[in-house]
Amino acid sequence: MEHSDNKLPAWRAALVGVIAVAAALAAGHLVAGVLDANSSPFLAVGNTAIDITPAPIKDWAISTFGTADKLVLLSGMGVVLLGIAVLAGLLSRRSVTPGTVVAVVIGALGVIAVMVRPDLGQLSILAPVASLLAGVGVFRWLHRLAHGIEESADRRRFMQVSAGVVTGIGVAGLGGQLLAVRTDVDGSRAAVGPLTPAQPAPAVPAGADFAPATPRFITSNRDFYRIDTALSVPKVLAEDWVLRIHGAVDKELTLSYADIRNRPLVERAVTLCCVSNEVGGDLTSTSNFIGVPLGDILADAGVKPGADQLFSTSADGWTCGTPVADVMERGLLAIGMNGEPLPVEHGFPARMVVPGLYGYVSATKWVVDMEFNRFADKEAYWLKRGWAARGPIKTQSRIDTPTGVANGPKVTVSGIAWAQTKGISKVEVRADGGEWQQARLAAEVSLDTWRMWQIDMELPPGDHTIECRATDRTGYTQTDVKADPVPDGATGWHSKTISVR
Ligand SMILES: Nc1nc2c(c(=O)[nH]1)N[C@H]1C(S)=C(S)[C@@H](COP(=O)(O)O)O[C@H]1N2
Ligand SMILES: [Mo]
Repeated sequence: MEHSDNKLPAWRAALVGVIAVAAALAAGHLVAGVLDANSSPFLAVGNTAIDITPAPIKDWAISTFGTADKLVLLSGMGVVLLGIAVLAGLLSRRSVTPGTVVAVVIGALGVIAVMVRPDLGQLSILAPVASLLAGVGVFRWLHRLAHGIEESADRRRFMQVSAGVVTGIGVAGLGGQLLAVRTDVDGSRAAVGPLTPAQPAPAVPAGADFAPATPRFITSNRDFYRIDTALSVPKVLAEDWVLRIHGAVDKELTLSYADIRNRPLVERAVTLCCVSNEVGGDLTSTSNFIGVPLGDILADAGVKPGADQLFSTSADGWTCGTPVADVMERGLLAIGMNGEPLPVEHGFPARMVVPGLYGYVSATKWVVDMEFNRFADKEAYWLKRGWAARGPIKTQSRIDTPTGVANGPKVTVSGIAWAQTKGISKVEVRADGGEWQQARLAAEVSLDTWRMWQIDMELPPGDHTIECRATDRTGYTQTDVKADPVPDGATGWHSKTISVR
């Protein structure tokens, strides 16, 4: 019996909305688990949001939240969705129609988000469709039961069905999660075994490290900064991975993981840096990368002289344009990091590493396609969003310690400096705009890595502003002119206020 004059209590209406939205998410997650984790409508909406967010907001998010940017986005979406669910319920206290309309609109958004994802197949549409049907169906079902409550038996029935649906949500959600990890990328990675380079990187000399005042010279795989647009990490098995090399080449190549692994492997210490790194920021890390020089692989393909861009694409459809000259001279197709196969978040099974270029123009993770063309022909992901086509890393330095309060009058100030491919020849430090003083430099490991520095300064008690600046081996001293990360990397001297007692 429908009582259209009969209003649902607010809490019950809100509960119906929230359970319906949860059912929609769980149903989508379950189907996505079978198909592709990224077809889960929640993730697809998040991934689409990342792609269509105006560049300034995205840049702000990366510089504010760094590696936590994804968690912040997903949590924010969860809160918004919860609000919509409550609202949809409250709008439907009299009639089921307004809530149904809201459910259909949100469901349709999920469908559209999955349809526009470049990396998802046709079948993936089934996940958001399951969400839409579950959301609308559960909403109307529970609403009808809630609206029909006249005696305690009706109330009991409503509560029983709600509890049953909530249990179903739990089972579907968990099932989807288990199915999603069924793509056993960890197993594939473990099966690779240790990677032993034919040409290991020289051991890091003892004098290269000023840790713990600065980061360790080699960043552990765990601590290595992570930046990418992937909400759910692409799961590519080594045994399934193929790399296609095509475009302006004499001979197209299709390489398997074994093809790469069976070549003589080299190991190189490289400091990667994100273009979004603010002056003083922490989006930079150093690793011993293991792989094959791209120049060797590309010699087999024969790159035609007219091509100036290596346009690479990842398994999840992210794209990157790298100058051919840099790739030929220094590029690495990396499969290992610090003795292990690449961690999944850092590009397993294979990624590009080109010392001297910011990550967005060089460091494609989960790389599956390399096309040779011209920069004028094809624009990569971040270029369409206002970043520069060329991204050579700028000479930079950072103060790490002390932080906050230091005991004086002798204060040891430490930090790092980097000028990949050029090398660091000098770091200077000053307090309160006074004379520049030259810091001690740690042993140089490679021109492609950061270099630690340290200096003892005499500082009276009180607050002091410390600044640093690096000079690279070309003789260039980093500019004091402040520039934002957009479009091609931040500039300016890092300055830090410390309190000496
Ligand atoms: N597939 C893919 N590769 C990518 C990106 C991405 O979004 N997707 N981001 C790039 C950027 S901007 C940087 S700075 C580096 C970071 O590499 P890391 O996460 O291993 O530190 O990866 C690059 N490679
Ligand atoms: Mo980046």
